[in-house]
Amino acid sequence: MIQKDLRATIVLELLFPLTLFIFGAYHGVLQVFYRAGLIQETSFLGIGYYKGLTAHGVINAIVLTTFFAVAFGHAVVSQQLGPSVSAAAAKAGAALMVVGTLVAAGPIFAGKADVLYTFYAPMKAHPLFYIGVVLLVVGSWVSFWGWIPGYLRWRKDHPREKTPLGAVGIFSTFIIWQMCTLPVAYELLVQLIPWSLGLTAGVNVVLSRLLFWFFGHPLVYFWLLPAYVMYYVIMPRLAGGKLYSDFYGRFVFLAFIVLSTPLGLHHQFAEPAISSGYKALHTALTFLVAVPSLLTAFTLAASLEHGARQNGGKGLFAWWAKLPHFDKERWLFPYLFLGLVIFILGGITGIVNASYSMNAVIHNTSWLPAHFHLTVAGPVFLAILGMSLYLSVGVLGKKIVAPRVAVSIPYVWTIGVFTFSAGLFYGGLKGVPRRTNLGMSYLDELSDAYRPDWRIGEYIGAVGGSIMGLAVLLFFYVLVRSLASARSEQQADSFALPESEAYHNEDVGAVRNFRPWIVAGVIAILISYIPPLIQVLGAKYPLVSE
Ligand code: HAS
Repeated sequence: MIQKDLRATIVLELLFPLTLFIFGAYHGVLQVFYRAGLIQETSFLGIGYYKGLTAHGVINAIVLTTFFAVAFGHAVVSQQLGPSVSAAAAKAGAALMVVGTLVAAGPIFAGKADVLYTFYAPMKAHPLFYIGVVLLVVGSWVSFWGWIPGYLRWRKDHPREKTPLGAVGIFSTFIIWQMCTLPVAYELLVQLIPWSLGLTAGVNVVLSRLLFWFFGHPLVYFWLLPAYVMYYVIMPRLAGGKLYSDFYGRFVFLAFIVLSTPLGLHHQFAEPAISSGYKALHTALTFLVAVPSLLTAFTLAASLEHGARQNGGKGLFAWWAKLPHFDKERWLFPYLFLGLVIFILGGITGIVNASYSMNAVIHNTSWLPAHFHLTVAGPVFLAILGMSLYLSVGVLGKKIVAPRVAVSIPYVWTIGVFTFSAGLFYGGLKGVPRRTNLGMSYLDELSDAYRPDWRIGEYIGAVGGSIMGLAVLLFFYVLVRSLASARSEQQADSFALPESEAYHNEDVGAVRNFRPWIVAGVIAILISYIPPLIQVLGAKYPLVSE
């Protein structure tokens, strides 16, 4: 059962960022229209390209994801480890995150922080933007720290038991988060805030980028792992079966602690100060980080097959039809299943990006947003939408109104995201830039930069983006109507997340403790990052002041 004194915090942490997400999604739809030349900058209701893109990226990729991970973490940890979470820490964490978000939102909407969600130098924001980000991150740390004493008590009281798998997943998520946010905290506190306050003469841009990307890649696993918790713990039960192997679940979560961070240079293949040897090392480590996801693909496919066969599924492939694809009682299932289907393409294109020579073809083209919408807007976002609906309605003791519409949302979203990405992949291969603020000169017949062959990809992207916008409208229709339904105290008290049993419930010593995995992760970081750091600090580039 989810701890009663956490309910209000969980609901706040789900609904506050979802409210902001209305702006985030709106700016997403405007981006595709703008890119296709269907609207001009001035039609952004006075909101310029970079301002809209910053609001879109910061709200969707930083704010919504962080709040959600904390809220879902409260639910999973308190359900799996008993009433173990410090409600005071949860409230303090939530307050810091809300204040931080509002402090950062001011400069974004005032047009004084057009620095995008990748906020490294030389683009400079108002100091309040950086201060807000710091408060948001510290709030998430405080929430995480509030789980640790209860977990240690649980371990002491249950010396022979394995830590429940969902708690392993959530703790792994936040261990990664804790490790990867320390360098970006340094970047914010020592480089960016003093620079934006005018206290320093300039900033070392290459160091700023190195510190950002140290954080930037594990950040994607911070987004992804709560979805993995749902896939391993909740989805097999919804499919009517069991998780195929408990060991693989644990191994995958713990492997991410080691592998998610020491590979950020794959975002910096074009960086001048770093030698190609270390970029090649990070390429190899990037291929390695795909392994836990490949293990996940096979483990989850086996779990889905088990569930489908329990429902009467037969044959080599015909069993797929026995999964609850359109079951309105198990409406959460397609949010998880379709996220996985989308992730197949998101993952494959990630491997293309990581390949040193192929990266040179697609880097900074529209291929990139296509890739990351098939990852963060695929498995991550569908899991966030589905679980936010499930949790907020459940802990409030309400019921889902219009469950058939709820079932349709992930299908509409999937069609939208595939269409959007198809257009941007096509354009990316033809060289369409990832971002542009040139007033779309390549769509202007009178310009020397006119590229008629780029138009089609952007049009397809605009169709896909509009379909995604429709899915968001349907989501808010179901959410608002469900939140307005009658409340039942008894239903709220008995609400719990579904939990799957394991078909193979192995007990392997190597995956019982976090400690060796954390130590291995720290060693991997030191080996992969200290030499590039020395190279960056030794490079003789002038500091940038503006
Ligand atoms: Fe990425 C850039 C490489 C995963 C997000 N990535 C980005 C950016 C974002 C992002 C936001 O190496 C842009 C950053 C920016 O602003 O500049 N990425 C990878 C690789 C993976 C990967 C190798 N990315 C993600 C995930 C993200 C994400 C996850 C968000 C959540 N990415 C890169 C690289 C760049 C990059 C380069 C920089 C490029 C550049 O030039 O700037 C891997 O982790 C992917 C492994 C995944 C798989 C898929 C496994 C499939 C599963 C589904 C199974 C399905 C089932 C259902 C069971 C191998 C688990 C079956 C159903 C049926 C119907 C069959």
